[in-house]
Amino acid sequence: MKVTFPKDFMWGAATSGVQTEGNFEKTNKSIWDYWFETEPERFWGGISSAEVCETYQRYEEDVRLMKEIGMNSFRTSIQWSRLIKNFETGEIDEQAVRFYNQYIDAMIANGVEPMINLYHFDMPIELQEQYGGFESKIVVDKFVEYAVACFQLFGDRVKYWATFNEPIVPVEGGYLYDFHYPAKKDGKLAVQVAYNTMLAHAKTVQAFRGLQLEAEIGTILNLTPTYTCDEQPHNKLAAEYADLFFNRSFLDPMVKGEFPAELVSILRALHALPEYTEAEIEIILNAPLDFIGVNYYVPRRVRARTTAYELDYFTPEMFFEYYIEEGARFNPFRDNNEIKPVAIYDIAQNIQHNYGNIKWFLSEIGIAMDLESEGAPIDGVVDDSFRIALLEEHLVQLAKAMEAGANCFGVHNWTFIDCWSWLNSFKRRYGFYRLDLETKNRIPKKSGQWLKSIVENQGFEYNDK
Ligand code: IFM
Repeated sequence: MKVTFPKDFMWGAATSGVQTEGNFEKTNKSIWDYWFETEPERFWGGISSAEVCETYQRYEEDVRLMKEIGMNSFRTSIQWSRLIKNFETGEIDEQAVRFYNQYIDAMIANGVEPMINLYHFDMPIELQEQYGGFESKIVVDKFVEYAVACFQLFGDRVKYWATFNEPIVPVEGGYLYDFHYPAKKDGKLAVQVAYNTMLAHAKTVQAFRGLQLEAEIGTILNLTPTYTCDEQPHNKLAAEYADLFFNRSFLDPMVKGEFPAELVSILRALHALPEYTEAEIEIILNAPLDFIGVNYYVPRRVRARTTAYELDYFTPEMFFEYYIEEGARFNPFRDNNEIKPVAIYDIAQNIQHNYGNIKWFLSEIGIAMDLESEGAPIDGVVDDSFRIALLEEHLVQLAKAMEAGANCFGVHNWTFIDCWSWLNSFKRRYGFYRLDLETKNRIPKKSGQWLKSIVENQGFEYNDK
């Protein structure tokens, strides 16, 4: 059967500044630079984010490679810690402006639509140490100033802006589960950081509207659907709790303009409501978006707790526990993560029926493999057919959802060239091109050729065994 997509569909890949640029000519540090300096043992292979794809130097080659595999769009992020030279005065770093200008211009000249994200987990360390990062509303306002600078500098050419990538992840990693700096464990503080992040997002959207650019603004959310083990009410309730905390917490205020009442009651009962003002709430709930990006990797499986909650601080897991579904499929190359392509259909249905069918794109879909499983290149090309097969399975579900009315306008693979990951560094590979860590050479993979053929044919022939 032929799986087809619209003619003007966006096809491409996503990455972020920290994960690709390298630290060349950067005067300030992000929390990632700092964390590596202070706790290098946390990072796979002892490889820091300073040693990445060298995109800062090789952006021209990279854009040519995008074009070669048919990409018509690409998301990356501006690094706050690169663009702003002085966080007190707001002084801009001219070298950073030159770099981002050239990078963006190269994309446009090659028919690649730049989508620029403003925050991808990369708090400047100075703002983290001085104010506590998004623990503080001072930093909220500093973020908005930085965002406005980006709009003014690049908004004449960038037509798609995103405020945050996966805004819940720094909350989880930095304040609950110990995988982002500052690695605190404090549920109430986590809620404050989430709230302040939403405020920064909404104030940024408001400022963007004020500039009246000919461009659109959205945000990128990791909407992991929640499934449970049976129809029993207590298990279904557990799944609803997980959904509340991990999906609806950001999605509802940002897209529906409302805070989920159940979440507010839970936080109130836990004495974990954030410090807020009515004026801030007004801003948060009145910042409509032009689109959202949805990142999807794995489903979430939860059921009612069968054991007592033992942590001495609040986390969402007070209300459910994870379980492994018998008979499910798993990716042997990524910690046995579950594979569930139909989740894409479920996400699309949720957006269509519960979120006003807002315009959205699949902003990250990524199939992790490791170097061994991808194997050595054959005739100069890496054979990642495993990735292609899974991407196709997911796209079949997306096409089905679009036939049913989903308002989806594109798909971006995570990622373009194998890039550095938070803590996992280069443990897993996701790219359309392999990065040779020694030479920094980019080696084509079959998945890149596959993308090119999809773009040319507006889809692919799918053999539904
Ligand atoms: O590397 C990350 C990215 O920064 C955000 N989404 C998930 C990716 C793969 O783990």
